[in-house]
Amino acid sequence: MKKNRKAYIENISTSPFVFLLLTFFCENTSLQAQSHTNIVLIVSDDQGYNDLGAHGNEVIHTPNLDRLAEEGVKVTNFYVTGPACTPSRSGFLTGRYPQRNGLYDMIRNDWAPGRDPDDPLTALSSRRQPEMTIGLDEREYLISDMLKNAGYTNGIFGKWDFGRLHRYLPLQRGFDDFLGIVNTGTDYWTHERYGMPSLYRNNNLIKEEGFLIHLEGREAERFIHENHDRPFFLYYPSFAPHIASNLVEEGIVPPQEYLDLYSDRDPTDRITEHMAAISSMDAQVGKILDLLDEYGIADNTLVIFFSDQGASSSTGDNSPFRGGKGNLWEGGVRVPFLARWPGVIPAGTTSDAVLSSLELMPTFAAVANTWTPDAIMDGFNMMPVLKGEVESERTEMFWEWHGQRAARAGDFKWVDIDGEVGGLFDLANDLGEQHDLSEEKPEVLADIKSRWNEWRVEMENAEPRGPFPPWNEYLRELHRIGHGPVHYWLMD
Ligand SMILES: [Ca+2]
Repeated sequence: MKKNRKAYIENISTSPFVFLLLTFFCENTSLQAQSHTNIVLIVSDDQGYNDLGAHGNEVIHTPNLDRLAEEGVKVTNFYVTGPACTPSRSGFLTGRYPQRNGLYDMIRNDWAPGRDPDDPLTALSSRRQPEMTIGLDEREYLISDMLKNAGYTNGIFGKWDFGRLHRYLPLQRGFDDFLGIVNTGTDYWTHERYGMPSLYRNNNLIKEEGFLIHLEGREAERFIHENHDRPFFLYYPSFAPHIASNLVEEGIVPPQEYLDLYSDRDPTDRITEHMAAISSMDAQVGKILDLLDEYGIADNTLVIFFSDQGASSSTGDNSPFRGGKGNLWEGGVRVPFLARWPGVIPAGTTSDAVLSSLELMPTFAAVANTWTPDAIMDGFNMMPVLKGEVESERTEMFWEWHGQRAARAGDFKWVDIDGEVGGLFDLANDLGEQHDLSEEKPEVLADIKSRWNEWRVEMENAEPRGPFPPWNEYLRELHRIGHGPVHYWLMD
């Protein structure tokens, strides 16, 4: 997977000649309409594998995601790089395993002023909390940096999650336009994380009334209105259906129009709220697809959708898999994935190819006719696989999360949950990871564990990245203190 290492053109606009050329092309929109492909990347937050109609769920209302499936390809073996928000997002936005890009744990406060009366934060100690001070290493390149250099206009509307200091915010990371929350989670209505304001427009903290999913969607629509005649990258990382981080626990409290879709259910039930939140996001997806049609640009726009990891087992539907958010069973890391590009990706198809979110950056580089960064890429261009033309190059995938370890090689998956439960499973015959084959197939088990160890050594030897301790020190500390959020001891 490391062969994709072409030179990266930095600061292309600093060349006066190139700048003049870019100016010419930017003004010649009719030429551009024939020569570029827009990219719309929709990422939901904690939506389970079976939390959409296209996967057979007969209760949930997701007509627009289902439309994407009908008009594109559905991938049934698609993985993310972690069972939690931040490491999953760092994996796909950099094209590199979280253990390589440095953001392998959460940027998160679990305290906030007033949340714990016995242990209140002062204003000063609040400002020193991890989510107020740390972010993605500035030496990492993102999809947005790459597409910016390729001449795209980039917008992000939804959840950022890579740090809230000025230097970590989206406008410093290749984006031109941002509205959303900077943290890993907030209240849907106050846009505060346990009482702390978190809604930003561009580089500024703002206050605005409204249901967060409506605000995100409105901004995504505005972005398309403003940029439909030039190459654009619309990143729509919706916060739905993540649980709400209320200071006073209230739940999501979705607008009535979405609760009405589930009128036979208790509207205060967390599962109802989860489904209604997904439907609210789905409605925004419908508005985006309608606008692409309205402007006549659907045919030259690649639309990709997936969930950042599995759903919490208490609210979402990860069937037919075991586990969910926070663990390395299939339910935690195997997610729904849809891709639509009319005339390029065959409509209404299903692919069982093994693919991952690490493939996004090289894929977008190919679509935008540009180069991936001069950094080790852990994925490859999957467009020929999505078209159904070739087999996937991906033969293996590795994970580590808070002391849990897992690997997939071919149809086999090895899982070790905290050294307490796990085993070797044949996913071709056992999607639910129920039948441990460790004793029946010791040679397969030894091989897959050996591959995981080789991967771990590679990650340990990767060029160091912040903000957490180097990977090998992290593992040693985990061994010493047991699993748990690493920044607790980091910040001591
Ligand atoms: Ca998530």
